[in-house]
Amino acid sequence: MKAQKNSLIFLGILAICSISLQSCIDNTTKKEYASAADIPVSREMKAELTAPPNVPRGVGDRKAKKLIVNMEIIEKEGTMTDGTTYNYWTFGGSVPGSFIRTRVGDEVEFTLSNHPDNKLPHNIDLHAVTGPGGGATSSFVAPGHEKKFNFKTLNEGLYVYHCATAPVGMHIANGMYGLILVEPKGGLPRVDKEYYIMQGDFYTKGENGDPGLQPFDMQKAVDEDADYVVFNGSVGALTGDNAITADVGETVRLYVGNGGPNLVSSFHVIGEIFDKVMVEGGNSINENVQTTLIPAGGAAIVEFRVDVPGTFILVDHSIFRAFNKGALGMLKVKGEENKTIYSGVVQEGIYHPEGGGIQEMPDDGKAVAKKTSANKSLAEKMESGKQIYAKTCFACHQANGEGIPNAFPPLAESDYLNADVNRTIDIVLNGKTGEITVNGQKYNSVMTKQAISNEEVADVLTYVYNSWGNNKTNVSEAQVEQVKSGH
Ligand code: HEC
Ligand SMILES: [Cu+2]
Repeated sequence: MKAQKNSLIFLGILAICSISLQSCIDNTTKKEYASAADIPVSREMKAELTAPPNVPRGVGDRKAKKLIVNMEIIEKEGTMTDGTTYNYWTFGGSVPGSFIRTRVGDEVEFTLSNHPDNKLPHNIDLHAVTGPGGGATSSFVAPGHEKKFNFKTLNEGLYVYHCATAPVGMHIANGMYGLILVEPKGGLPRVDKEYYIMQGDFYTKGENGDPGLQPFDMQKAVDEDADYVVFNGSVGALTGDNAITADVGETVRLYVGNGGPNLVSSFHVIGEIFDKVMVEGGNSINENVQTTLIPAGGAAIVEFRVDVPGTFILVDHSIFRAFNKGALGMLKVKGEENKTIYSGVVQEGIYHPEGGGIQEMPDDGKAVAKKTSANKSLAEKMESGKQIYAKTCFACHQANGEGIPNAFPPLAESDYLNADVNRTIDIVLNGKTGEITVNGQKYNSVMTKQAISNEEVADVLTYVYNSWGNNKTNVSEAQVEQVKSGH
């Protein structure tokens, strides 16, 4: 069967060659240039970037170009699962970030801009880049700024990119990863459908399913104790109406990445066999594969033809992740049944014995009516302040308020902080630039204005003042209001 198919393809190529002999010679010349670095670029073009599960158009037979990539970093709250939100940090507004499609020999001019409303500096490390930090050293950018750098795509393949700003694990855990595809000269073979899927693990203060805005939990991340393991950034990003689709008889290619930060993925499509896997996104092709391993910070390209209709479930076959933590997607295939390939009843949900992507967590009755800020106890303010600190201040001032020498002043035992509470409130409300001296050390940097409510300012400062050897001031919401209106 296979030999017959191959000889048909061979005949087909011959037929095309006789029409355009010249282009066939071009395409079969093994090495036109000693190295991809020598491939000349003709003209400039703007890269098409897409949000998952979509991918940009293939490169086809276009020549190498100067490819303009404009990527914007956006920090935003999004839905993790029904009733639960998360503060995502994104490349291009989506998790995973925008898909970048290039060909070997392209000279990429990469502009990374950090939206002025963002709180943190970021950068980008593209695994497709040959150079220090994969671009990270040239792309470190503060909110409201942009950075430009250039690189030549030397190696074809499917590569991960991610933020590499300290604490690196935290930036990746918040969603800062995506894929960049470097196609060979002439492009990858044509298929009918292509999709972009990327797995990631998330760590939240609450347990899986706990409602409300869930802050990042550093300790769980260090312990690799994930609350959510998902495709494309959230539970259900690829199920129900968000499922990817194909028609019977079509060939499907999935570009599958794994952002981690911690877990490796045993990627599997229930009821399908991968006809081809480009292992680890490189050039070695494996055939007839059931499950392919995708390392954290790695990728794979899988291809298969869909022969029968139905709903095919995409999972991480570390199966509790699929049915209990969210690593579950759907491919819906429409078309004629083929009883010789599959005789049974193919029904949506048949492989779904536990009833959904995520199981309900039993209600432990912990939820309490929201108190007004005026009657909050110190302990309650400390608890809430701690979470706000972890979400908003931690990345710069560090876990125990120790700061980072020459960059971020300490909040622990800070003489500056303890000297004037109203001045401290003002800094959090309005930001701070210019030289200051904290514990005898000079700092001259920028703290951006923090976009948090008056109540949150009161809670986070109460937490800071009652931690790490500070003077135990209890900051009230009324006091924050006063400073705000007096300003
Ligand atoms: C993007 C990094 C960043 C974030 C996020 C940030 N800060 Fe700052 N913070 C700084 C920098 C930089 C300075 C010093 C500014 C200067 O040099 O004028 C500073 C100064 C301060 C100071 C005065 C100096 C001191 O050490 O006592 C306080 C108080 C402070 N920040 C509190 C906070 C609190 C509370 C939060 C969270 C609500 C926060 N900061 C979030 C970067 C940050
Ligand atoms: Cu980042």
